[in-house]
Amino acid sequence: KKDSKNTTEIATVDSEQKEKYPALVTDNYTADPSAHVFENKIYIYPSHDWDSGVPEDDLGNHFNMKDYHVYSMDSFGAPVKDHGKVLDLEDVKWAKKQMWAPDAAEKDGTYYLYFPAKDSSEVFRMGVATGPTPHGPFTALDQPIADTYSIDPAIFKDGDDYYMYFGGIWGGQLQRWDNGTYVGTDTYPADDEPALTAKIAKLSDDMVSLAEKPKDVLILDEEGNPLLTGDNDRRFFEAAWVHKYNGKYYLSYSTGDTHNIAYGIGDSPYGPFTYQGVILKPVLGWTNHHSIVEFDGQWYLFFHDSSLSGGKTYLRSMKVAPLEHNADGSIKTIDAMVE
Ligand code: FUB
Repeated sequence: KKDSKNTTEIATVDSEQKEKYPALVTDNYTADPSAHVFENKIYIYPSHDWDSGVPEDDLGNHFNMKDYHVYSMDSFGAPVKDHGKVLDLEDVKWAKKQMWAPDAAEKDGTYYLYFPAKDSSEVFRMGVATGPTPHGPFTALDQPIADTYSIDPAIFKDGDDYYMYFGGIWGGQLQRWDNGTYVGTDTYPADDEPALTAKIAKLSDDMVSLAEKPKDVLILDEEGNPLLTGDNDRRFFEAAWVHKYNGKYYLSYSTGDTHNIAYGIGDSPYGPFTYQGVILKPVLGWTNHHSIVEFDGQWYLFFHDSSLSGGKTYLRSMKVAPLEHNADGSIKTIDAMVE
């Protein structure tokens, strides 16, 4: 049932196809774009893919990233500015390898770059670096954020409160944790048991620690039951993101081995979220990872695919598409592939 995190399954799609959405950056590979509006511009915090020569495996070791660049756009369609390298693995004392999908937040004029990386024991943790502008320079704290683990931090600001969502299975190691304790072995619930899901924790006022122990983010089906492990088309895999629209909270995430960006709606940042459908269909490449942001009254979906590299899953390029909420609050499905 599960496919492999190699390039073959999805990347066999004709990579010569015309593109509906062009790559935003063509002189670097960029992935997992987290977009925010800071100082009246769109700032994008992506992973920086490169070809390190590490062979592909199901744990994603080929995603061997070692630094971050920050990008900005004055408006949708405007040229994308590369602010250059803002953080390097070598400058993060606790981190050994694999700087995966980052995110950023601003509070009281200080900018915070949150990022996952493997520590010296090859366990994923979340780090944080601070800087005076949206594009750094960023200085990493000497230790990862206590009680964080796994991958894909996403920071959601709700009024004066900031929340971190995180988690990803398989290479993201979520299945190796039990109630905040690292068990070290891969343990998955049975197919008819509630699926592993994203975590949420409120950030402390200092923005560099958690104010509470991470909790499960429940995603429910139409009958109010948690999505099950065997429900691969709908259950959480990685890449959590939250946006608020018309007073409702929208949790969106990748379904991983079924390659959709799916979403649920809830009444609180903590959920529960009721599953609604698909925002973005599978793209060229194994991973699907996105962010959603409003700028000048229009909503946008930032995402990536592997078209620029001809289908190499670990060499991706960020893209953007307008996103539309229907009158009933649902989201129109986007298909970035060309038939
Ligand atoms: O970029 C490395 C990993 O691939 C991310 O952390 C996942 O969300 C997936 O996009």
